[in-house]
Amino acid sequence: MARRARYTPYDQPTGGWGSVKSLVKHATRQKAVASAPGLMRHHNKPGGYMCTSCAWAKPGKPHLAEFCENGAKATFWERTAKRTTPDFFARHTVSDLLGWSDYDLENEGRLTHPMRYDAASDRYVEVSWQDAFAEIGAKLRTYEPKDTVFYASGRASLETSYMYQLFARLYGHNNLPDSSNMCHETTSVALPQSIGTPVGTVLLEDFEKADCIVSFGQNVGTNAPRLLHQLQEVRERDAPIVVFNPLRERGWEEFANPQRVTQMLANAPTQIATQYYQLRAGGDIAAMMGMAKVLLASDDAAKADGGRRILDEAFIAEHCHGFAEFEAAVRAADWDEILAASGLQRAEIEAAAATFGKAERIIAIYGMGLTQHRLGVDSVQMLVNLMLMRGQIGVPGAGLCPVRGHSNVQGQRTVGIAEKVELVPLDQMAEQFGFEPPREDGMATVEACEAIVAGRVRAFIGLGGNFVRAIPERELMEEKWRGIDLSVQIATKLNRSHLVVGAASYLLPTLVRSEIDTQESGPQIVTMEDSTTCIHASRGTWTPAAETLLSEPRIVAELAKATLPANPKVPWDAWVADYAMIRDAIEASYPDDFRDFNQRLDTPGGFPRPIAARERRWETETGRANFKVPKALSASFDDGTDPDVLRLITLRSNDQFNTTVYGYADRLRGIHDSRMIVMMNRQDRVRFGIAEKGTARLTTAVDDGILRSMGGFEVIDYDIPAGTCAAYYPECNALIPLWHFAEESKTPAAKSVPVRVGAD
Ligand SMILES: Nc1nc2c(c(=O)[nH]1)N[C@H]1C(S)=C(S)[C@@H](COP(=O)(O)OP(=O)(O)OC[C@H]3O[C@@H](n4cnc5c(=O)[nH]c(N)nc54)[C@H](O)[C@@H]3O)O[C@H]1N2
Ligand SMILES: Nc1nc2c(c(=O)[nH]1)N[C@H]1C(S)=C(S)[C@@H](COP(=O)(O)OP(=O)(O)OC[C@H]3O[C@@H](n4cnc5c(=O)[nH]c(N)nc54)[C@H](O)[C@@H]3O)O[C@H]1N2
Ligand SMILES: [Mo]
Repeated sequence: MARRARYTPYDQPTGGWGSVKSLVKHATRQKAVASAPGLMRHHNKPGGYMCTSCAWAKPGKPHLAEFCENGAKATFWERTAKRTTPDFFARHTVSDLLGWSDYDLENEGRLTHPMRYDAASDRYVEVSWQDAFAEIGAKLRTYEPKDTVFYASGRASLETSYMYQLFARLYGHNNLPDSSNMCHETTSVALPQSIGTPVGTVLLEDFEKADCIVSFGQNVGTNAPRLLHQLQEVRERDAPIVVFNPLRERGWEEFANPQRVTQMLANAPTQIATQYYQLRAGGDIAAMMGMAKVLLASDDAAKADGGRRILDEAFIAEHCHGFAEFEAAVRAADWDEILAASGLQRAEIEAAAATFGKAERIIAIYGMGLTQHRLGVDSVQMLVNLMLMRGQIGVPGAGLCPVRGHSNVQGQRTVGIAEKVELVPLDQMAEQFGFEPPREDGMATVEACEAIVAGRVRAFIGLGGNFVRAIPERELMEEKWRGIDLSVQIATKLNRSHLVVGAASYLLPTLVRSEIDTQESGPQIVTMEDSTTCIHASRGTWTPAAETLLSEPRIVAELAKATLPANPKVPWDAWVADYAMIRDAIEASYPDDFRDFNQRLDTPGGFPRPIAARERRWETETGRANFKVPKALSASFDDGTDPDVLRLITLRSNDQFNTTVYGYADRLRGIHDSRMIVMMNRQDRVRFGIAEKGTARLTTAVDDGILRSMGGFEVIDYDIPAGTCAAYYPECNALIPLWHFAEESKTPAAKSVPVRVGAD
């Protein structure tokens, strides 16, 4: 029986005693209490392992406990004493398991044995590693390589990822979609056009010098809680923090640092946001246009009366391109349209711009609230425009800070998991490994889905992740998935993607990063790249969950060996015996990024990759930083004028990591016990004739011949602008059309799904 949701607005700070209580609950529930002391000693510490949760930077001088509530939850989830063994699979048919929730599936614990789907009994049955590799290799050898897809979810190490992309290319394709395609791909498209680098420009130390932070569409308290340490320090210098978000997220409001005894005992949290603007979903371009108008007007006034200039004229003249066109567009933008598209008052935009105009060193933080829109690329580029106006890129204490998702999602791109060939040093790899790599672009996530729908994909390999659950258009995708000939999932826990089987399906269980990975040369180190481009070593410290597990590098190597003809230049076995040799190969492919890789991997705080924009070198077509005029004021699907169509934001609760659901407590939003809820403005609820605490049906408001409709959402009267509503991902993914993505980056536009709402 589904439980009813309980809603009690949460007024406690982020962190604080609430997070301590939550930790104890999760450690106990996963029978992982014994892991707690190790968490203090090894988590994000030199000589220890790097957290598998978010990608936020790990400081060179770690705090006593360098973890957060959600990092600890992720660790307990991996350290669980529970196991999903062959016995479990003998007791349950796959059809039966398809009825289970995401939480119940993963809550069975760590996978222990390689399994193969048996259609006759509709069960997964144990298979030996040897047979699994041989059978998969034999099948892969029969396909046209370009009809296969090698997906990666952003956790696997640089070593595994490098081997995985090489395997794909030696085999003969560039079909390497990555979770990043659903996430910050918008950043990877927007920033190169604007500033010539696909990643953010700030380092952790910049937070020590910043005198203003602006944040658009990121939920710090839940998705990158360790960043609250930096924000707290910024606030202690009395620097302002300006937040744009349709929801009042607790993390941006107050934080009590569990590491500070006095703050905890006195219950005296730090106020984080000094200004908070609840704009409508997709309203960011308009809000920033308004800010740009105010900045120009203030600068005009300063020029006239000899006051302090707002624009960094010297920087714009020396470093930028396209300012005149941008300035004209800003001057021409109409205030009424700006206010309608943003949903904000003019005085609010003026106040935000006043703070932005006063500061000398600004860091701009952003997340999925900017990237997952139809005009996501324009949204990110508009933020860059604002920063360029004030010369805020390439100076200490300032810059762009896209907060990445998975703990190594950025790094996977760095070492070649990319479907776009221009991003990969193919000539170098060709020479290094004596082969001719495929030269045409492969499929990213949406294209892979389109090919699956069209019946063109023969085999899918998933290096982690829960592809079927994370992508849009769930119903059609699950149906079409069954037409795939071979599905191979390298995983730690059971999830829905393992149950929507192809003709042949294999489940290959793997070690996690916090576990000791012993190979021929001894315990191994792996590496990853954080959100600020710093590369860190990670050493597992815990005993593996089962003796039968293999490491990810070993699994990738065995699959490759079983598929490809032997090549003396690709020493798979030697690489697995000693991962330092994989790092040598990475360094040979990417000499600038990974100079002296093996010597530098223990650099405190990681070693940063060189990023040209940090030095004010712009690797763009114009050789300058480009102002880009946005295509429209609203980043959403329409002009927002049909009052009966709401913009649905699909987002994360405080008790999940993507499709991994740790529990049913979205504590920071005060929503408990159920995830089938929709947060709505009371006026909208009343207007649509839904009773208080009533139930709603959401139907996607597009006209493409497919009915996408889900009932059973409990309505919560929530502090959210009218016209915008919010519900949880991945439950709502059945409502998102596959073609509803960001122009150019094809990131699914999960933050602005057009829906009609009615009583259910
Ligand atoms: N604990 C935990 N940590 C995680 C994850 C997790 O699931 N759990 N996921 C990881 C991954 S892969 C990623 S990509 C990141 C995701 O981290 P976020 O980027 O924070 O992603 P979301 O949770 O989807 O929330 C986006 C925020 O944007 C706001 N928003 C929605 N629409 C708009 C809009 O139009 N404008 C503005 N200004 N704001 C908007 C929402 O209210 C929400 O606060 O976190 C990573 N870290
Ligand atoms: N509607 C909507 N859809 C979204 C989003 C949204 O905001 N709204 N966000 C999008 C974003 S930002 C992302 S990144 C994607 C996420 O998409 P994915 O990355 O595909 O999904 P995850 O939920 O992170 O994958 C969880 C699974 O990974 C496996 N796993 C965990 N740890 C490991 C490991 O160490 N090794 C291996 N091999 N496997 C492991 C486990 O089996 C677990 O079940 O979803 C996207 N989808
Ligand atoms: Mo992500």
